[in-house]
Order: sequence, then C-alpha cells, then structure tokens
Amino acid sequence: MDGSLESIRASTREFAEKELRRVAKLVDERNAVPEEVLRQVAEMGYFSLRVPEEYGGPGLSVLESTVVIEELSRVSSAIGIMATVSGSMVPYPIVKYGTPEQKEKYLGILAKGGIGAFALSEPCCGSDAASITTRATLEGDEIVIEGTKTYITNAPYADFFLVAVRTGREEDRHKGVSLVILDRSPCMKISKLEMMGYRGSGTSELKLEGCRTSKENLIGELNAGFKKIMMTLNEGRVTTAATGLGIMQAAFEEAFEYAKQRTSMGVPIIEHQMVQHLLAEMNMLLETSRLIVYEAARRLDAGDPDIARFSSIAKLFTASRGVDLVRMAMQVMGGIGYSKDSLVERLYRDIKMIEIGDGTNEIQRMVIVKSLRGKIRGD
Ligand code: COS
Repeated sequence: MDGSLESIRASTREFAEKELRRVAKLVDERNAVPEEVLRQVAEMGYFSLRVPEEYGGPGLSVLESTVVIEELSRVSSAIGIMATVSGSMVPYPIVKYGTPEQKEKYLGILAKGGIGAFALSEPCCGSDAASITTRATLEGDEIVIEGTKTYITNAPYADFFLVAVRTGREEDRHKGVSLVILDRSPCMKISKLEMMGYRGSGTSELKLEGCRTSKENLIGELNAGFKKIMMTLNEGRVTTAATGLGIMQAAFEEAFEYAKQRTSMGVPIIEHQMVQHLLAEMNMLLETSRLIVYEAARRLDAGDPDIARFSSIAKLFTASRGVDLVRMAMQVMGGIGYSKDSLVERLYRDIKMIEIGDGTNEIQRMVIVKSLRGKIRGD
C-alpha cells in the first residue's frame, strides 16, 4: 500500500489510541460522546474528511477517508460512523451538486469543526426510500418542512442536516423527492434512541415541525434529489463498510492475543488446530473485506459509472462476513467474550448494524442485480 495511506493510518491510530481508547467504553455505556472528545475529533478534521482544501477541509480522497474511518472504528465505532456521516456523506452532495454559496457556507461549517447529519429514513420507510412522506412546501423564498425522520446518526450534535423531502406527489415516488439543507433550529424535536450498537453516535428520531429553510438551500433542482441521495449512499456504503473493517480488526486482534495467552489441556489454545482454523478463517475474512472495500473506494475516487454495484458488494460482503468474524472471535474467547467486561461483547453488538444501516443486505443484493441489468448507473 502506498506510503501516504500508511502514514494516514499511523497518525489516526495514534490519535485513536491516545484520545479515544480511554472513553470508548463510556461512550457505549452512556450512549453519548463527551463534548471535549467531540472537539478533539473535529480539530483533527475527522468530521470534515472529504471537504476540499479550498474550503478549509483536509481534502482527503475516499480511499484515504476509508483508512481514517477504519482506524477510528477499531477503537470506537461510534466515532467512526459519526465521521462517516459528517465527513463523507454530508460533504458529498454539497461538493458535487451544491451552489458556490452552499459550498462556502456549509463546507465552511464542517471545516471549522462543525458536524453535519443526513436525514433520509422515516418511521414509514427505510428500505423503500422513494416512499418518504416528509413534506416540503415552497412559501415565497422559503421551504417549510413537516415530518419525522428516524435513525439519524449525529442528530444531537449536528449544526445542520441534509434532509430528503417530498416536494412532488407521492405517486411520483422517487421523481417527487428533493434534498435540502436545514440549519439546526428549535423547530426540531430530537429524541435520542437506545440502539444496540454504535452507541454514542447519537442515533435519533428527528421531528420537523414547520421548519423553515431558504429556497437557496435546495441542492440541485426541485424533485431531482433522489439520484443525488443514491449517489451519496454509494459513497456512504463504502465508508460505512470501513467502520466494519475497524470492528473486524479489533475483534481479530482481541481473539488472537487471547488465544496466545489462554491455556487449556496444558497448552495455549492457539496450539489447538480447531482454534487455528477459526483464527485463519477470521484473518481471511478481514483481509478480503479490506481488499473489496479499498477497491470500491478507489472506484469512487476514479468516478466509475458502475459504482453502485461495487459499493453494494463492498458493504454486503463486509457486513455479512463481519458478523461471521466477530461471532468467531467470541467463540475463541468463550465465556469471557460473552461477558459485558469484554470488548468483543460490544463489537458483537456493533457489527450487526452494518447488515441494516445504509441499506440492508437485501437492498444491496437488489442494487447489485439492478446494476447488472443496466437499471442503475452513476451520474
Ligand atoms: N446509485 C445511483 N443511482 C441509483 C442507485 C444507486 N445506488 N439506486 C437507485 N438509483 C437510481 C436509479 O437508477 C433510478 O434512476 P432513474 O430515475 O434515472 O432511472 C432511481 O434511482 C430510482 O431507482 P429505482 O427505480 O430502482 O427505485 P426503487 O424505488 O425501485 O428502488 C432502491 C430504489 C431500493 C434501490 C433505493 O430506495 C434504496 O437504495 N433503498 C435503501 C435506502 C437506504 O439505503 N437507506 C438507508 C439510509 S441510511 S442514510
């Protein structure tokens, strides 16, 4: 791997070990990231990874961002997924489709240490994104938004939100969906949810009651938001898969060290062929997932028109094999792995999210086949 990626990996690992290791358990237990840690992460530029240098951001490529997110998630997947959303999914549509004013203002907020959130899912519809019902109505120079979003990462910490809204008729499905930027305001009722994993990342329900934003905050044309949202998800699926790589790496390390130290029947358990089999399998799943995620990231950087398929393959593979890997890590560790005192217990809860968030495994399979049939292309 090239030298600059390895130096990005080393500096992120150093930060994560120094600043995140001591709080990661607490973040999970309290379902919140301390203010001071948020500030440190923001100062490192991890919440603005993909913001170009001309707007004051780190200007990382998708591949470089993937390595950063992987390393953050190796220690705290909550911080890793926060960086995925704020540093990759939020900048993407602003950089690609935003007006100069939107770029100046909102990429500037991220570059200065602000946090962004992406609001798509609703209580009615997660997989079926074209059915969203949050309504946005034009009133003079303003857009008024009414509706409820749910499972929104970063919501309690966010300075602004990218919100998928219905501006056309429901029967027009994806052709009546727009994407708007909404500043944090008292019109929002944010209720934090008690999720099983990635705890602390702020996953919340977001009620929007007569929220107003300027017409200038529409990203692209009215009713032309769906494709932009899907293109954003293509990058988000890869950077979410990167959080899975971090979790897989952590679980592998934990089980490997344990297997060298724990003895049974007079030898360290790593001497038992059955344990070697599990460790070899885990290492293979980790390295193959990494190759696939990096390949998808490279294709995103190169603007591959077949990117939807590769993003979905990367996330589907990492999610399903990640769940397998962490289950094996717990198996190697036995009762200790199953205990609340072990890291693997948290990793086991965390890894499951990737089979659901940013599109379930079933949706990824659908996207792969739609792509193969020529129904999905990048723009
Ligand atoms: N990349 C680029 N374009 C995509 C795309 C992708 N991954 N997925 C869909 N599209 C495009 C299609 O090409 C089509 O474009 P045209 O209007 O130009 O033909 C348009 O989006 C609508 O797609 P489709 O006709 O396939 O719509 P469906 O409602 O049948 O299916 C799925 C859309 C299921 C693929 C979409 O709703 C989806 O990905 N759902 C999961 C949402 C999700 O991941 N939620 C988690 C949110 S966490 S932020």
